[in-house]
Amino acid sequence: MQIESVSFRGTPCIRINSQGATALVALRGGQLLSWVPADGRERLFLSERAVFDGSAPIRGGIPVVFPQFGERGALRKHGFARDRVWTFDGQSAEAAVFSLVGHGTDADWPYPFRLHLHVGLSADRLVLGLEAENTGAMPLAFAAALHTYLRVEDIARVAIEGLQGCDFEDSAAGGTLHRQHDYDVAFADDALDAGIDRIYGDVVAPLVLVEGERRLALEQDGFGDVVVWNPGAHLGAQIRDLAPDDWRRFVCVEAAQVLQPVVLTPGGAWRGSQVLGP
Ligand code: TA6
Repeated sequence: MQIESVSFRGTPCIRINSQGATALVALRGGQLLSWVPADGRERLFLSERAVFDGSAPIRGGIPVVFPQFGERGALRKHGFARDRVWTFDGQSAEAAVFSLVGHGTDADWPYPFRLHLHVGLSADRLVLGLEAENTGAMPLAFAAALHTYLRVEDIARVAIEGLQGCDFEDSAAGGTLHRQHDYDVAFADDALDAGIDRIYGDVVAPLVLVEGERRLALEQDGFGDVVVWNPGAHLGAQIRDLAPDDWRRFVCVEAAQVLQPVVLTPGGAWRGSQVLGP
C-alpha cells in the first residue's frame, strides 16, 4: 500500500494506492471521495458542485455520520464528524488509519471520544472500519453511518437485493413502518419522482447493487441497519450542490446504526465495518 498527501479541489487529502486500485480520502470529514478498483472504473459518486471550503458538508463519496443520524436529535443534521478536520495517523498492516478526537468541550455534546476510520484497499475491494471509543468518565450514546454514495449510470435501471423480509422506516413518509415484500428495492415509476429514503433494521444478508450486468456486493458488520436513499427528481432538483440530473447518477446504500443507538460506558468501544467488492 502506497500513501501520498495530495490536494484535491483545494482540500488536503490522502491518496492510497494498492494492487492497482486507488482511493482518495479528504481530511475534512475523514471522507472517502473516490474509489477506483484495479479495473479503472470509479465506483463512488462525487458531485461536481460539492463544496470544499468547509461551509457545507462535501456532497458525495462516503461521509461519516456521527454522533447523530439525520435530524434525530438536537445536533446539526448527521452530526459533526463530517464537518471536522480529521488526522491521518499512518498505516497499519492492512489499512490507512484516520482519527477524530473530541475533548468534551462542545456545549451540545460534552463527551470525550475518539473515532478511527480504517481504509483498506485491494485490487477489487474496499474495506472500511469505523471505531468509536468513549474516552470520558460518563456513558455516551451515539448513532453512526457510512453514508456511501454509489455511482450508477441510470438510477431507473438499479436494484438492490438482500432486503426482502426486512422492516423499514420510511423517512420520506414521516417514519411510517413497512415490510419489504419485494425481492429487491427498485427505483422505477413513482420512486423516480418522489425518491426513496428508508432505514432498514436488523439487516443480516449481504446486499447487492445491480445495474444491468454490473453487480457490487456490500457486506457490513457491527452496523445493524441499512439506509437506502435516492432523492428522486423532485427533491433532487432542490439540492443546491447537485447538478440538475445528478439524482439519477447515485444511490446511497449506508451501513448504519440508527434505530438502536450505541451506548458506551467509560473506556468502552464499538466497531462497525462496510466492505464493498465483487
Ligand atoms: O441518509 C439519508 C438522508 O438522511 C436523507 O434523508 C437525506 O437528507 C440525505 O441523508 C442527505 O443529507 P444531507 O444532510 O447530506 O443533505
